Amino acid sequence: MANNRKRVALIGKIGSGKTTLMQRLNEEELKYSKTQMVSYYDDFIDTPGEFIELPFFSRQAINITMDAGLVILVCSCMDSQNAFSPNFIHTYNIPSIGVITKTDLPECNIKRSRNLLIYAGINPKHIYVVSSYNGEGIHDLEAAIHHYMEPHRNK
Ligand SMILES: Nc1nc2c(ncn2[C@@H]2O[C@H](COP(=O)(O)OP(=O)(O)OP(=O)(O)O)[C@@H](O)[C@H]2O)c(=O)[nH]1
Ligand SMILES: [Mg+2]
Repeated sequence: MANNRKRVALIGKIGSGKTTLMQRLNEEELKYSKTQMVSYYDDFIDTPGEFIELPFFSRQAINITMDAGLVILVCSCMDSQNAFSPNFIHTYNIPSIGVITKTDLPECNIKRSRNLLIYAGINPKHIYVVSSYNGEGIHDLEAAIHHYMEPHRNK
């Protein structure tokens, strides 16, 4: 049977930094472009932030994780507003990790983002703190992604 779990799904609020993070992990040029629809790439599924912010899309958000082996819940350290319901991440029946983005910015509040991710059901041990701009934390995140995706990619 074909393995359809070889991608990593990126989920998080509008502007949280999902697309930029994917570009960084793919070692591409960082180029802003609003994600307008679910976008499938070789290794990633990028989703628009509307998936999290508008309940209308929540079913489709579940559907896309059928094609993923790992879901990354992205939260910007600049964002003060919660968009997750309690234990929201457990809707997805696949492993999950949390990523706090934009740590290069001076007003960054990592503790707040960490609490929001934990509230959403992310295991505190599986939260990675990164900047797609300066590369901080990207190496550890890559190792974590590799850990979860290795079994799927070798199929
Ligand atoms: N300073 C800083 N800015 C970032 C970082 N990551 C993303 N941004 C900026 O944040 C804005 C939104 O980034 P995106 O990657 O498009 O966010 P997104 O989550 O894909 O947003 P949607 O596609 O709307 O869901 C852009 O202007 C990025 O340049 C980062 O690590 N540091
Ligand atoms: Mg995007």
